[in-house]
Amino acid sequence: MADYRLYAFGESGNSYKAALMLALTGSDWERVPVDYFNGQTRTAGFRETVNEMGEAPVLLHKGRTLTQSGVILDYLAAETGQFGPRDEDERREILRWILFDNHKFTSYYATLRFLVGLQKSGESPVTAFLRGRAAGAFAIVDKHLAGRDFMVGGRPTIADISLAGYIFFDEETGMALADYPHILAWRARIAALPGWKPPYDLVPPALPARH
Ligand SMILES: N[C@@H](CCC(=O)N[C@@H](CS)C(=O)NCC(=O)O)C(=O)O
Repeated sequence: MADYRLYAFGESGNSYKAALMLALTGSDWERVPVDYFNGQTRTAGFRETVNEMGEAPVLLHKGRTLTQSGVILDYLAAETGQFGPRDEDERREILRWILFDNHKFTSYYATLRFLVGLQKSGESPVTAFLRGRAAGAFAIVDKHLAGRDFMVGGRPTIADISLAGYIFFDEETGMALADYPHILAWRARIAALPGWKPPYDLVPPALPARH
């Protein structure tokens, strides 16, 4: 059995954050499939035995069960000695961006992508609201990256890995990364890191359309 076991499904950018960290750190890991689209995360069994929050990703390691991608990234940074903070100031700065990512950058964009890109919901006041909020969060990250190669400390950290979780998927959202040139350049820098792989190469898609 591999050192790390990751409950994940391919369409999940939050799962990709953890899978990408495992790949970039050269960790020995295997995936535990999650049948999200048939409701596995909403079953009592999943919530009782895997994650009471009803979400992927979930990381199993040395008898520990870790959930929340930000916590998983923090744990892996400590375990592997890679992509973590150099000091307390950096630790707080990384935490600040991971919280912003979870609350705004990933949250609005991932929900927009789910509705428009995966469920093919069409346009509605909800998708318009989400796109506006996602665009606001993208503009903030784009501005922060102007004149910087990475989010914190001039080198790749788990703040970058968290924020980058959804920007490598290509499903339609009605937002264009070309409108955010610094994010686009940063994405290329992340893709150039040794061990980087695109989402569906690390975790296969669950939806048949992607097979
Ligand atoms: N803040 C959480 C979000 C996790 C999350 O929303 N996971 C989604 C997949 S990307 C999920 O499993 N959702 C299940 C559900 O809402 O039923 C994290 O970063 O891990």
